[in-house]
Amino acid sequence: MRAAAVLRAVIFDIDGTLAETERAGHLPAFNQAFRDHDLPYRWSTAEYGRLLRTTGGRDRLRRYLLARGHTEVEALADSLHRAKTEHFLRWLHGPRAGLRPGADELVSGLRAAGVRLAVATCGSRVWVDPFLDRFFPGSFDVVVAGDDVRRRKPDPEPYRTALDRLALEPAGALAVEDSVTGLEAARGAGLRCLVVTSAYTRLQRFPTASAVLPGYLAMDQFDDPDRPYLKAGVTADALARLHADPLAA
Ligand code: XBP
Ligand code: MG
Repeated sequence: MRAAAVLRAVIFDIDGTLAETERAGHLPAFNQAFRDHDLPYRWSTAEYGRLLRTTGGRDRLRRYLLARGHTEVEALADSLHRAKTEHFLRWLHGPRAGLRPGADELVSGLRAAGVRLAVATCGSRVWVDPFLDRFFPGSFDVVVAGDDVRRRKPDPEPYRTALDRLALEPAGALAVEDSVTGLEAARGAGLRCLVVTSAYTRLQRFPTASAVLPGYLAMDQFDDPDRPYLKAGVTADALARLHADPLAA
């Protein structure tokens, strides 16, 4: 039986978890970068959902270009990804970028409860830092971006790095993710993980998650008798109880 551990930190994923960035932000930025380079490629919403199996936008581009027979792939992937990131930053600073409902309240509640906050994302630091500065200024103690690791999710390195920088054992923290890839990375690092499904991951299966919810807000139709404390939504208290729940994975 797991000792009731104290929740000392929560490690959040970004894309799909704190904000719905993929379909609205990253995807149009990739397609604009193809246009900038006079390339005929345009990723559809469905195709991009499949391409998300490769974490890290530059690697996503590299694999796509290799599969289409390009030769100067490294230089072209670099140039495309630089252009894409410029377009994404413009979106990020614009009026259409925003957080998932309830994410801001949860982060504020965790800080008020003295729980430390970290990020473990495959996204590039060049936009991750401005994202956090805009939406969560001064809130996150540790930020692990795709640039900081050699192996991206589903490898556990991003979460292991966050735990190292927090100086915490896995039992002292909880991960919040939106995808199977992220869940596998968190579980591989020995973390319990709450999954809040996103537009691209609604139909995925999360057998090793401590709980799977469609979002952070209270749900009328919530019917998990083992976790009644989640019915009122994902609050700091609910996360602490999920973290200590002896029945949770
Ligand atoms: C999301 C990713 C990132 C973004 C694009 O990772 O895999 O690559 O799709 O951002 P996570 P970049 O879910 O861990 O946040 O182009 O900067 O990689
Ligand atoms: Mg994600």
